[in-house]
Amino acid sequence: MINDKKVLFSGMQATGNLTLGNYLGALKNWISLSDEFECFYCVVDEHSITVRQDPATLRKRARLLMEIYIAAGLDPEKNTIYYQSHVPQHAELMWILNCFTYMGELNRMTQFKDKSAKHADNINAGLFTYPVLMAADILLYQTDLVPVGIDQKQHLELARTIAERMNNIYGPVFTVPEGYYPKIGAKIMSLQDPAHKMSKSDENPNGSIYLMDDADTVARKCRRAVTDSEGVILYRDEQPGIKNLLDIYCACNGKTPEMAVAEFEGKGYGVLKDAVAESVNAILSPLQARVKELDQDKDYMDKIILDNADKASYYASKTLRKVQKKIGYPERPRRK
Ligand code: ATP
Ligand code: LTN
Repeated sequence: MINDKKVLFSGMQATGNLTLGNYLGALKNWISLSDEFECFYCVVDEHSITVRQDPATLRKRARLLMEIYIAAGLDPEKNTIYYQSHVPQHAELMWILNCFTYMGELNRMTQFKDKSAKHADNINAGLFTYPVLMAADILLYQTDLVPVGIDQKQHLELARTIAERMNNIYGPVFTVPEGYYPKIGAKIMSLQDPAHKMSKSDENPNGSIYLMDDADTVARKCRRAVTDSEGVILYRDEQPGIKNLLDIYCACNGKTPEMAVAEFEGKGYGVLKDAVAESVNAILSPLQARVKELDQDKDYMDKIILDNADKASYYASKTLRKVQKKIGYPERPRRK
């Protein structure tokens, strides 16, 4: 608990360009949690280098992600929003947790299997120990709740296992975190292939709406969205393309699928696609304008970045010191 509130932690990688799926499925929900919980939202730039990155691009994307967090409505005064690489305790705790994680456990991680198949020329040790760094992220803040997509469930389970293992050996060291998974339906699918989720690493840029796409691009992508030849607008699994467009429409303007179906009754697919584009743009335009403002206000951003990293470090070092003491590292004497 911090300030009598439960602690919530989540993060996103600064790899690729954020999509509407990331916003509607994750970021938008984070905003509604700010009042109830003490929230830490991290730009996990240390995780990003498990895949080779161009340094200038990584720096730019990490900064943009920080601006998007804030522009989307995460108040940096209420939430702790920071770069993972600015808080060295993450990497320090990871070393300790590495020594309490078994090779067999990491070998079972499906993301490692997927990513090493995808990057066969760079199967580095960091890719293998990625989940241990994620466990360190979470455990450092004595986190109660972790909102993540279902794809991260296995990693979260490992964080719980490591926490329980250390608690069993040393007595209470860590809070054992719970996952907080979005409800089904919060999953936005690719516009080009509604059987797969919209993803920032999709090779086909027409499948994803990126948060920084301009209004014309959004309209074009919506118009090109794959549908079907049924010719009726109904919310059902047999029409996955239309269902996805209705999901996007509803997620953007807070309507229910029933309301949307009634609204488009007797209308053509073109009308729906234009309405979807309009609703998406109504969200993206102010978001992009705010990002632009933040990007130009270097003093403000620098202050936020520094203050929040200090705040994160304060809590992180409390936990790290506790762990170091428990496992038997020698105490560092205070200078007189
Ligand atoms: P990548 O393609 O690099 O794996 P991604 O777009 O799938 O990335 P992540 O970085 O894995 O996104 O996820 C960030 C957050 O966004 C997670 O909480 C995840 O559940 C959510 N998210 C990602 N894609 C979607 C989607 N299409 N619909 C809803 N939520 C999503
Ligand atoms: N692995 C996550 C990102 C991530 C994260 C975390 C999420 C890194 N550390 C800690 C929640 C808590 C992903 O790829 N979505």
